[in-house]
Amino acid sequence: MKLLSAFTCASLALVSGCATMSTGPQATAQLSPTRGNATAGQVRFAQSGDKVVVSGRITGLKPNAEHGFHVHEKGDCSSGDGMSTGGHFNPGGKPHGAHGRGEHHVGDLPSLRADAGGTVSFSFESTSIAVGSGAANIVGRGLIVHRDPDDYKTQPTGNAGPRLACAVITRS
Ligand SMILES: [Cu+2]
Ligand SMILES: [Zn+2]
Repeated sequence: MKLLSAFTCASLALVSGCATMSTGPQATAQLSPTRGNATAGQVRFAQSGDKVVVSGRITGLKPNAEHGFHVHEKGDCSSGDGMSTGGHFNPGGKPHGAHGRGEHHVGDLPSLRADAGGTVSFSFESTSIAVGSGAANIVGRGLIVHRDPDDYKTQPTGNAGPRLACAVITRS
């Protein structure tokens, strides 16, 4: 099994940039625009020890603006407006807050800042989420990009506004 996954990664390296140092489970999310919006992109989650490297590129955002970014409870984008993903992924029953400081939902990720062209390319590390196992496992959950910034305070949403893009996080 180990040999097989190493081979798959090597063969994909040319097209997807798979050749990173990561050795743990990985997941991907293909963000599609919700109804009436144009935001789309791809996000990758790679477990490496107790950390998950989250990286991606998202286009069609409001230029020079911050956008709330969360893992939501349900991997279900069927409603067309992102609402079918439910609330923020919160297995620990915590209040909404900021990633990496104090109490927060497992699904509370750092807001994304779009460039002048409405695109963001990003990479950050998280010890809140996990890929493939444990209570914080995000595989099968939803991923949402919002129109507005997350204020990291308003309960339980961060007041981040409508949902511009939606994805189901799948094991890769
Ligand atoms: Cu959200
Ligand atoms: Zn939250």
